[in-house]
Amino acid sequence: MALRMASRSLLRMRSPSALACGARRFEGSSSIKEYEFIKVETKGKTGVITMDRAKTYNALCNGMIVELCTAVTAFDEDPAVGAIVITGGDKVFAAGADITEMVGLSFSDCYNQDKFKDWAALTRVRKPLIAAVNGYALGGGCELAMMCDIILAGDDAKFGQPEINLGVIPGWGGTQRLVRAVGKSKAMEMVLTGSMIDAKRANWDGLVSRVVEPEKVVETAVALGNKIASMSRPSVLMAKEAVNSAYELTLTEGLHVERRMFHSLFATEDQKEGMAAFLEKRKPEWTHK
Ligand code: DAK
Repeated sequence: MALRMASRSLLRMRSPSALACGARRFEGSSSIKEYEFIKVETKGKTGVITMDRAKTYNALCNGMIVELCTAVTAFDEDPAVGAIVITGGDKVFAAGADITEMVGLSFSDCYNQDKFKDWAALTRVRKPLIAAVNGYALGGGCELAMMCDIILAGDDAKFGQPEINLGVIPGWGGTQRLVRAVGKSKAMEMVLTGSMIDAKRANWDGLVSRVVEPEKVVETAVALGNKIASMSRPSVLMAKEAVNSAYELTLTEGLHVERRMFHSLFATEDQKEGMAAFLEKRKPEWTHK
């Protein structure tokens, strides 16, 4: 129900361009397909979003971007969900923005309409986002993975920012997040040549947290999501916020934020429960309060 309500409010906010490309309104009946370009399900306490445009290697058309943001926001607002997995399934994550939708755009199309601004919803999600990557994660696909908090990869995964081959540069954060993930020299080589790195190298470089067999990526991501979802919710949300503040702040500011968050968690019931449970040698029962 929460998902439906959140989805409805976001769908109402859709830009005309997104609706034109095929994202479809729905009326709340379970017989009406809610999404056209993604599949959405809940596994335990983890929301799972699977991109579903296999014929185009999950090219991220406007409609899929709007649906992704809608589904992610709905899971973020659903109290039964504690973590969110985004995947493209077993074969491919996403081969980037849909080039057929971009080829004819002018500067003013991009600039005046602030095309693709919908992506910002992903960076406002408070619950942990896990990217489960098999196959290609290229261009906007690589950037989507990097917008997530954790990237798990199958050993067939390939990451790249090939926009230079199209006469453009990354535009959804590739020049910024890749540098922070792998360092300037490696990011520069990938962005300037469009060359891809495989899962082993991505693991070595720190872009991904783990590499597993391709058929285990999604189940591993869901297990990880459920493990995170089994923790105290305020601690998880604050931990994510604190880690992400390391991207934005100086060390002194970041340490200050962390300390204040640490202090504030002593106002929660879960802090009392967690510490009492440890001392009583039992499992904590979180109330998320
Ligand atoms: N868009 C549209 N169609 C795509 C596509 C894409 N990104 N990637 C693949 N396809 C389609 C192919 O056209 C082909 O369609 P059909 O010919 O069968 O109709 C089908 O998927 C299978 O592709 P291939 O035949 O090429 O398959 P291969 O196995 O030979 O090669 C590949 C797979 C993934 C290596 C190759 O398809 C490829 O290089 N794809 C393009 C990858 C790429 O350049 N990605 C970056 C896209 S640019 C913005 C911010 C950011 C962005 C845009 C705007 N603003 C702030 C305004 C983001 C830009 C990008 O991501």
